[in-house]
Amino acid sequence: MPPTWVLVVAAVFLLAALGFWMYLGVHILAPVPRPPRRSEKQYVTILPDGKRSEPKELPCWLDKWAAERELARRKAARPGTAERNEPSQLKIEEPELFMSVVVPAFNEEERLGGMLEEAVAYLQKAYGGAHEGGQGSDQEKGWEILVVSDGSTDATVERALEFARDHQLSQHPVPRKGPWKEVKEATHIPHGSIRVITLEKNRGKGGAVTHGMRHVRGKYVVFADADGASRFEDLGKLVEGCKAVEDKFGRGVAIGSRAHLVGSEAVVKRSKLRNFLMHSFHLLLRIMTPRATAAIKDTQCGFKLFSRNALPDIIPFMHSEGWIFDVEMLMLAEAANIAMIEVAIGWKEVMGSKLNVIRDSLGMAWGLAILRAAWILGVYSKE
Ligand SMILES: Nc1nc2c(ncn2[C@@H]2O[C@H](COP(=O)(O)OP(=O)(O)O)[C@@H](O)[C@H]2O)c(=O)[nH]1
Ligand SMILES: [Mg+2]
Repeated sequence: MPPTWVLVVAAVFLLAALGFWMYLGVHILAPVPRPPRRSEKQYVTILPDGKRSEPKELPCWLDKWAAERELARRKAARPGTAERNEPSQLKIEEPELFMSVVVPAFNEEERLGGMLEEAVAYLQKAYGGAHEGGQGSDQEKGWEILVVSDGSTDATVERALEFARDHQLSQHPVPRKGPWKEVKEATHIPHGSIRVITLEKNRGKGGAVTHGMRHVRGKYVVFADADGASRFEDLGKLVEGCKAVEDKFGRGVAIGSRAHLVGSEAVVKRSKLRNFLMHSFHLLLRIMTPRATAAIKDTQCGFKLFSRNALPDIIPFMHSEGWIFDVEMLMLAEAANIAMIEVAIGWKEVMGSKLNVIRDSLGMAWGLAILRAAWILGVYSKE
C-alpha cells in the first residue's frame, strides 16, 4: 500500500487532468458566434416612392457600447483608479422609438405575410405612426420591424419588401391572411418602418435574433416568430408585465408563455412525441439551469420582450446560434439580476414548422449541456 500522501497527490493530479481535458473539450465544442459580415450590417427598405432602397448602414448600439466599455476599461486599468463598470452601468444609446420587433425568418415566404399583417395592425393602432415619438420623447410612439432573413433560399426577402411596398403605397392594401384573424382590411403603414436584413449564410434562430437585437432602436424590443403563432395583440400584456418588474436601471424581461395552454387543444394537437420531448426538456432545464431560469415554465416561446436597458447585460454575451438561445438569454438576465416575468399569451400552432422534433430535441439537450459547462468552467465569460 503506498503512503497516503502519494494517493492524495495522485488523486489531485487525476482531478486536475480531468478538469483540464473537460475545459479543453468544452472550449473546442462550445459554439463561437461568427462575426457579422459587412453586408449583414446593412438593411434595405422601401422608399416613399415604392422603390427598393440601396443597402443602408444599420445603426448598432452594441458597437458604440463596446467601444465605450473598452475605453472605461483602459481608464480603470490606469494606476490610481478603482472604478469598475458593470455592463448595466454603461449607458446604452437613447431609443429613437418605442417598439422594435425582430422577426427571425428562415424560408418563410409562405407564412411571413400573415404575421406581418397582424403585427402592423397592432403596432399602428397601439404606437401610432412609425416615425412618431422620437429621441428623448416620453410618448409611447413609434415602431419598427426588423425582418432578419437567415440565409433564406426562397423569396422571404422579396415577400417582406412586397408587403412593405403594398402597405406603404396604398391606402387600402391587399390584406394577407394571418393565423389569428379573418383580416378584412389591411393597415396602411408609414414608409421605412420595415427593415429587411439578410444574413449571407444561415446561422440558426438564435444567431438571427441576436443579430437583429444588436440593431434595434426601440425602448422595448420583442422578438416574434415569422409564422404568427403568438397572438400579436398580446404584446401589450408583455409591455405591462415588463414595466411592472423593471428595476431602477429600467431593466426587465417579459416572457410570453404558453404554460396555461398545457392540456388545451393547441398543445394536445401536437404529436405525442413532441409533448413527451417537451416534458423531458423541461425536466432537464429544471436540473441544469440556475433558480430563476429553472422557474420559467415556458422557456421556448418565440415571443419575448426586453426593455432596452436590459440589452447590454444580455446581447453582447450571447453564444447560442440554435434553438437553445432562449435559455442562454434567460440565464444571462438572471446572472445580471434582471427581473423576469412570465405572461400568458395566445398561441396557435401553425402548419409548416421547421423544427425537426427528434434531431432538434437532441441538439437542444446537447446545446444546453455545453452551454452550462461553458459558463461554469469559465470558457464563456463576461470579460
Ligand atoms: N434564423 C432561423 N430561424 C429559423 C430557423 N428555423 C426556423 N426559424 C425561425 O424560427 C421561428 C419558429 O420556427 P417554427 O418552424 O415555426 O418552429 P416552431 O414554432 O417551434 O415549430 C420562425 O420565425 C422561423 O422562421 C433557422 O434555421 N434559422
Ligand atoms: Mg411555429
